[in-house]
Amino acid sequence: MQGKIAVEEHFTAPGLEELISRIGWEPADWARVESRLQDVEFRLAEMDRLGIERALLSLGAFGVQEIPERSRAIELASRANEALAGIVADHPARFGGFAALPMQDPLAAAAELERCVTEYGFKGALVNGFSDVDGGGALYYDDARFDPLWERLVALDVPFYLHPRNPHASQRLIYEGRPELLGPTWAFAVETGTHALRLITSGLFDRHPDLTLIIGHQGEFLPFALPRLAQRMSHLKHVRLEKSPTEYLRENFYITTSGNSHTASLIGLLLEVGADRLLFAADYPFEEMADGATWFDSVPISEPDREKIGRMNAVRLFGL
Ligand code: GRE
Ligand code: ZN
Repeated sequence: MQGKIAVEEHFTAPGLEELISRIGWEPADWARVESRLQDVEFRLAEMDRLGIERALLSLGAFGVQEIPERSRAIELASRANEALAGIVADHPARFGGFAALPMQDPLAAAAELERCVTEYGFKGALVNGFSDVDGGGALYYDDARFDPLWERLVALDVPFYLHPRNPHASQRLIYEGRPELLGPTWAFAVETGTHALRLITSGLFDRHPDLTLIIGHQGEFLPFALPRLAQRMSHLKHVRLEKSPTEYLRENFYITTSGNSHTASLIGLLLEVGADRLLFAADYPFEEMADGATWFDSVPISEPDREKIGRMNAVRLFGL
């Protein structure tokens, strides 16, 4: 398919290399990924070769989320966004940006979002999971202090991409001795799916019904787990939501194909949430751009659905 738009594509820039985690990478693979994160010309050549018209760029894991000092998180997010704005300005027809946000300070995050959307034309925010906070804790975004940020996203009419990170150091007992299960093999999806559930069960989407989130990797395990969750949660008196969890997934989320070229999952998603809420993504350069793109071009779905997922849903959602 020509004209694809890829929405979970990662970059870094000179001086910001430390914001991307190399944990879990073999040294030779990391050397390739690290150079590709900054190589705009090679990225464009790959996009041309694979029928990708536009890529929406963001920092990858862990971005500024692992920086406990607020002032440093604010400064690095601003520097990353400025660098990304420069890349987008050089190629406005090929790239778009997602803002990095210093969620360690919710009001600073809301201000940075507004600055990036109004000054740089960014298409939303991409945040790498919970944020570390001074003193060693983890800040998840069902916290009421984030209401001003959610309001700002709705007012600016842009989505919030909840991207994975690894679990907090205090939560890793289950992975002890099995580092192969940390990161994208397994732990990313557990962490991110659970975080998304915290947002759903907190009533976030009843308070902000027009808020749109994006999750990657064909839904971080959520789409096929929600029916059982809903069935059992209906017995819990303290949870009072206006809709079922699957309704929030259908009405407040978009789900991308990033890094997960699995046909049965995509067909399941078509049944579970429908073609209007799915988006193509390659997760380059952590994954090969060709793997996601060639799989998507030939996956057995209808051509109208391929056009929606590959392009038209992104055109509509991001106002392209
Ligand atoms: C990601 O950020 O999406 C990612 C990594 C590392 C490996 C694979 C991957 O950070 O998809
Ligand atoms: Zn990613």
